[in-house]
Amino acid sequence: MSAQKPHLQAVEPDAAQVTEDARVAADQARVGWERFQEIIADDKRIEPRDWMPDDYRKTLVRQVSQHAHSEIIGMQPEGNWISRAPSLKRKSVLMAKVQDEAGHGLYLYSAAETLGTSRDETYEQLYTGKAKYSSIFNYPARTWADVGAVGWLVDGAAITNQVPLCRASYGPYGRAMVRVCKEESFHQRQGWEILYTLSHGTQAQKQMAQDAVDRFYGPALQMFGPPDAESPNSQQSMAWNIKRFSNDVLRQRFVDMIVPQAEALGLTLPDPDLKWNEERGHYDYGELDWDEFFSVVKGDGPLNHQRLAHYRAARDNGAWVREAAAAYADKQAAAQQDAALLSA
Ligand code: BYC
Repeated sequence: MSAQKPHLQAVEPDAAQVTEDARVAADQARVGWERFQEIIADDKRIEPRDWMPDDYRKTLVRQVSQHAHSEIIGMQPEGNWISRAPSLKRKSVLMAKVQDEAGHGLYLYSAAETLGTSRDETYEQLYTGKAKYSSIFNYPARTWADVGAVGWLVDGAAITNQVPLCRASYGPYGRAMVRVCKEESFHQRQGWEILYTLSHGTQAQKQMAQDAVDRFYGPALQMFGPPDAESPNSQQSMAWNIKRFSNDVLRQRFVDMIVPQAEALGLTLPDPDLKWNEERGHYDYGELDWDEFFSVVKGDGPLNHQRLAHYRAARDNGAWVREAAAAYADKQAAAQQDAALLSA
């Protein structure tokens, strides 16, 4: 017993010091909190080294990592069409688009890293199926027209949602969004152009375009999230200037934008309740299938299992590349160290 005493004494904290440390920490938190409140009230930016409440950090990690995962899983429906695109030009455009989505994922994983979440941690969450990603990517892209519908509707919804995120209060997220949105505009135009070509082609091609729009319209509107009354995170995220508009406001903005675009395409949006409401100054639209949405988010959509299995296989198959790259980086670092020692 007595042999343990010096060790116990060595770790026993000094009560006065503990009180002092606690007081300093409480002071720092109070100053940090006041400054955080001020930045939010002035609509300025929080940067990685600034003090921020734990819940603010958590909600950002949640949204930014889900967004990153959506970009990465979102490569699959279109990636599947690269080898089957109808011309060399269409293949190269599609390939560039899919590469852009990979880039978006990487900017966003980097933004999550600045919040103290390592890439390994976020990758692991997706790999193990714990992480959410956008419901839309659990639907199949069955025809070439679906690639057009993904570009026009899915990227269109993404831009509507993401332009306000360029002003998100967290600096690295907002700045990543600026670049992402520029690229998304090009993506939407390429989807529009595919659908326009098909809808002005043969009757069968026009039908193929209509069928794609019929299948993607509802799921694209659901990308904005559940109705406001069932959105647990919106209010707080808006109070923190992360989200700037509610799910329903952005969904309405999107509907108002695509109605005239569908007319210009010569295609019909599959909603009999869609009509202009003079009083509201917006289009009314019908109830979406929220049971289906929640079931897809829970993991029971048409392709949830396939999307995750494909991601896991790609990650497993790429393990040797990551190992080789790490070994090469270690070798380079050691060589540089040796060279520095020799020249010292
Ligand atoms: N799918 O309280 P709420 C792209 C979850 S990729 C699945 O309203 P919040 C592209 C939500 O996470 C574009 N889950 O949440 C890529 C929450 O669950 P937790 C992806 C959804 O965060 C490749 C719960 O439901 N865009 O453009 O305030 C090719 C309650 O919802 C969905 C982004 O990620 C959904 N649709 O609002 C082509 C944008 N909706 O976390 C294109 C950034 C909701 O509490 N994210 N949930 O367990 C956001 O703006 C917001 O996170 C959301 C949801 C509007 C999506």
